[in-house]
Amino acid sequence: MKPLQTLFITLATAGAVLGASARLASANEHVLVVLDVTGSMDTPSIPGMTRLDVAKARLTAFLSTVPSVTSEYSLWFFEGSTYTPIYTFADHRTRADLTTAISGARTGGATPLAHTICAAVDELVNYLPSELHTKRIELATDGEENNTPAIDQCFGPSSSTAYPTLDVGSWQWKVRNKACTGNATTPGVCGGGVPPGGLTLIVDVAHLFDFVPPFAARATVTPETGRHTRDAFTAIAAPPANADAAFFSGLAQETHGRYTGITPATPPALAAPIAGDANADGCVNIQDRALVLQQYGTPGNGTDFNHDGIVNTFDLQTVLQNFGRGCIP
Ligand SMILES: [Ca+2]
Ligand SMILES: [Ca+2]
Ligand SMILES: [Ca+2]
Repeated sequence: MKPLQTLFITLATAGAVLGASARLASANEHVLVVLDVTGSMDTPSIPGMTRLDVAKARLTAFLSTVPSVTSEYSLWFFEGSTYTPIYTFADHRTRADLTTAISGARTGGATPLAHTICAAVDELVNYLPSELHTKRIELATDGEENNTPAIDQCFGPSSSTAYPTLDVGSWQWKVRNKACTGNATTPGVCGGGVPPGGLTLIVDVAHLFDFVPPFAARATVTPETGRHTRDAFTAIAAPPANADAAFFSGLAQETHGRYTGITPATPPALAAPIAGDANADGCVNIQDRALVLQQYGTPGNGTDFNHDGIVNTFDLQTVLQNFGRGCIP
């Protein structure tokens, strides 16, 4: 091959690579933060905190972490018969705006969980559908679905068997299908891309629950206002307590998201972490900065706050932006 031809091919290849990476770089992440504010979230979790307190702390930590890609946010609360959009994508709110709104959340009624997750998938898929963006549901919940409307795309009985063997037609089967294929009644491989554009849709779940045997679980289900009868029915008809844990961890894993199960026995620093607190001592200070600098350029050990696989400038910024948080003056 002549040198000039080689140069041309090299330039063409470089151009193609640059073109591809430019497209990737311009793809934002669309994040829909979903907070369960149903009555059962009043249940005590780790010492001194309810499930709602822990959920707020986790979402605050997520929103206080500097992402490695440009991100757009929306925020939903759910309880009663449906979800409430606090901020839509069109509101163009900041991470700080969402954190403030989350801090003011109060608990309400019953749990339309399947309805909310499936509507969240639709919300994400329908926002700028012709552009190539990653979609993420950032969900904090204690599970315990009990109030999805019968006409809903993801309405169904609770599966009699735990994930991954889900009864066809159960709400868990429908939610899993919705997140993986974009259609509640269409099973298919997760990670193949959600139609129409083959979108990457990730589900992260912070799951608050108690480790209890099935019989005790019936007694610990918190009645939620409005639908006590259905709550009681669901509690008795539901498979053992931790079927929710199996389901949500499976859903997160299949969509390449993160699952965190939190019980009252979870160490507080793990249950309710502070963004930037690399050594998990409850305070963001110079020691955390030193750890990030030590591990800079590596996969990190507690220092890759934004989970992009490398300790870099975003993680350092996370420490600096949260400097002093949790520390006793
Ligand atoms: Ca609930
Ligand atoms: Ca620290
Ligand atoms: Ca990182």
